Amino acid sequence: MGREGSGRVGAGLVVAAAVGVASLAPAAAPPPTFTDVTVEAGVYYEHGWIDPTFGVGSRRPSPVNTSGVAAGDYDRDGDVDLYAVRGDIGPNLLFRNRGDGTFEDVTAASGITSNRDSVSAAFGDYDRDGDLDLFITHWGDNSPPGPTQQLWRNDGTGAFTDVSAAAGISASYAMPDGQIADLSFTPSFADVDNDGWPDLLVAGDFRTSQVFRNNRNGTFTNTTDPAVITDENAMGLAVGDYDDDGNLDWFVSSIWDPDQDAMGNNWFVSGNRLYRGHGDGTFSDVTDVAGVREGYWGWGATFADFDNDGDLDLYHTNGWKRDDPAAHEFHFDPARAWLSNGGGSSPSGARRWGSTTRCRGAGWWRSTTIATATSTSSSPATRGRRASTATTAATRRAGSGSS
Ligand SMILES: [Ca+2]
Ligand SMILES: [Ca+2]
Ligand SMILES: [Ca+2]
Ligand SMILES: [Ca+2]
Repeated sequence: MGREGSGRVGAGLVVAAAVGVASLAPAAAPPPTFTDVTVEAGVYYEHGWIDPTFGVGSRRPSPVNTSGVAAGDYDRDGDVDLYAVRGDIGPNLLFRNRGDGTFEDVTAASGITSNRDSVSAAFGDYDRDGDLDLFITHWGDNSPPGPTQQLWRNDGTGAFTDVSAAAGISASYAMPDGQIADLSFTPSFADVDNDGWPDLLVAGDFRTSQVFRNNRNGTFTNTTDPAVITDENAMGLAVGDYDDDGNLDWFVSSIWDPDQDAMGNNWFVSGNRLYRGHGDGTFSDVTDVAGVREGYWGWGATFADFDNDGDLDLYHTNGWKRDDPAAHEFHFDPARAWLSNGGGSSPSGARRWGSTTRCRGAGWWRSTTIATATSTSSSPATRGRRASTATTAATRRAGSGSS
């Protein structure tokens, strides 16, 4: 709406100049502003990590790592509700939107008793019964053994049941010897095989990213192809049709070290991945063709049409703890943005778009190419519509990662 408004103002200026009455031109509307209403809205809570790996080793909100949140109308009353994950500092919270600008904590009534360390979440109607179900990702302590408490089915009354084991999710995160196997970071419901049923993409740390195909009967099959899904420390993800072929594609942020040396640490250094979807649930790794590998220590990511030319661009945040000497090269990582060229030739080199803040947030905007090898015969307007559709699909996950 803001862009349309600017267009109308511009036309008005032209007319006013033509008749020599510039004062008749409507004043440009001021940009919108925001007011922090967290406390008044009833959604003030702690999130963070007691575990010193992520946090500060004490029971207080970590300044280092926060987490994602899922937004969706789980009770179908027309208002967007919130599911907040809290790391390991306390149980997750479901907030029902009262419709008057405030929320109520309905965690107990929801039956969601997840007691595992949580990183992110996504709403999606995987069983297509008309209500939003919930997927939660975990990183850290996986105890107790048993169902992984990731997939929660909405029964239509606002109560949820853990169906992780019955749906075939838990088996992919089970370790018989009790070792940590669930290092899932960011989930997204996305129909990657174009059958109308939401499948699941889960970015996971330490080579645990997963693809789950929806079997249309309440269960999923893990169809992860290890020859293609090769990201190593996946944390954020974005889903969108970047090449405008009608099939959803999957970007995963991971760690890229400029000197390709992990220095004996337990992370990997090969960087981001872009998986091009074939529309049948399978993918190809097009990371290097697209030129999106080198993202430093990547976190939350998103596709969006930043330059309003009808194709999807890409952005992700970056950084790691400034007090971790073993990761000194990541303390001031630039956030990354890639502009898509829509399938044509590459724009000329990098350029800077303003912001210079580094380390987990806005930073250096780097222009390069998201190349496409597929047909892009549609008009920019058509690409825009498809981009919009893809972005909508991507935003269903609503928990775009941690940063
Ligand atoms: Ca609602
Ligand atoms: Ca449902
Ligand atoms: Ca599907
Ligand atoms: Ca595509």
